[in-house]
Amino acid sequence: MNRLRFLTSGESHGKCLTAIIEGVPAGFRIKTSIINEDLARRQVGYGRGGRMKIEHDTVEIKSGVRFGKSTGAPICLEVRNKDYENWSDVMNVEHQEYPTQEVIKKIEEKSFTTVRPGHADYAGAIKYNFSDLRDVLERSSARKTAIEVAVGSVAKQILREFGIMGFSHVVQIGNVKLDFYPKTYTLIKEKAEKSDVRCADDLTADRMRNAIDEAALAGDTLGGKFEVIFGNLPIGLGSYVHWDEALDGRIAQAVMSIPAVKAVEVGAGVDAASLKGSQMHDELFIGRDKKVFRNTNNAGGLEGGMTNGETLVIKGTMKAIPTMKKALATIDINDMKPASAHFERSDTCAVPACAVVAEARIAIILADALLEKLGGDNLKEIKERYA
Ligand code: EPS
Repeated sequence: MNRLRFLTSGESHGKCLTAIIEGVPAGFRIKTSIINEDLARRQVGYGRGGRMKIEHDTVEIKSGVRFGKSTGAPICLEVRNKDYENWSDVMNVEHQEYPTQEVIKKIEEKSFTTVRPGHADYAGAIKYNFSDLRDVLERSSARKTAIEVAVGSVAKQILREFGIMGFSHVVQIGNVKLDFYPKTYTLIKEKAEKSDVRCADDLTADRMRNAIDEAALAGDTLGGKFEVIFGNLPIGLGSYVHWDEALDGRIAQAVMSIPAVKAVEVGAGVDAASLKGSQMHDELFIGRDKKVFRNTNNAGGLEGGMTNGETLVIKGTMKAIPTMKKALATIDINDMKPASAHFERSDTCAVPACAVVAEARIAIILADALLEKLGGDNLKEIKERYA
């Protein structure tokens, strides 16, 4: 289990975000430019806040890759925070013995004690014994998903060697739902990739933008739903033998732990509750070419915790962002008295970005499951085993 492992570090307004990926076999082509394309995709999105105008996320591969190919050694990635220039006094890693009045003022301005309902502030402050909620916000911020997308992009480059490709699109923002799906996955991908709400239908996208504008005007925020699709997966990734090897469980954990995600669905998902067995299960047929085919994919590409050769279809639900101009009732952890929740620059809606993050997280799980199944230390032997 877990051939491909990674660890990230970094604060939202600290110097940089870093990841170390372990378990990438030698010989895989890893391109900085492809990682940068994925980082840019995460930054796009109608309803994003001012931070995305400051950052132009790019990665530096610091180790584990030579002349464009993985060496089998751990791969270290770094994404620098441009905004750190404005936060260097507040996020200084060194103890300040005699801070100037100017520095004290800056730190005080960025300190806060009024808990944001729905964010990690309250439980985080109690768990780590913090009196300044800045210490919770900095790591709990969704900013860290930037480096996760970089890791996911490496995973996607591993999967691409075996023709496994994926994409994501947004199917709901607030109450606006995508009812009309373009006919093919290729079309959905093309349309979603060009849309600033990652929506495959222009009229629905207009309505989504209007909903975001309305929420922004009211000082409110919006959640939504996205779908991640991966195709060309070999049969038998994951396992039914042990609960923690089931691929549906591993994917659900990976998507569920993205900040603000409240539900994950596989295939028919929650609709499965009302489908009879005869409606739910995807019948198997043999074609003239002797290949197995099915006419439906309610299982979403997973049966018994394993890939079944059909397209993987995962949905995720993101709640509305808890950092809001329209302040909610809360408490001040300083004096434990009623207060209005803290607000600072944030997004009105980050569902399109969340879709790209989920795509990355699922790519990591799939690359891990693929390497686990095939084994091997270098691309050549892995390709032989795959064949
Ligand atoms: C984010 C960066 C953050 C937020 C957002 C995600 O930047 P800043 O706090 O400087 O504006 O915009 O984080 C959240 C919404 C959150 O609740 O944590 C990013 O890079 O995606």
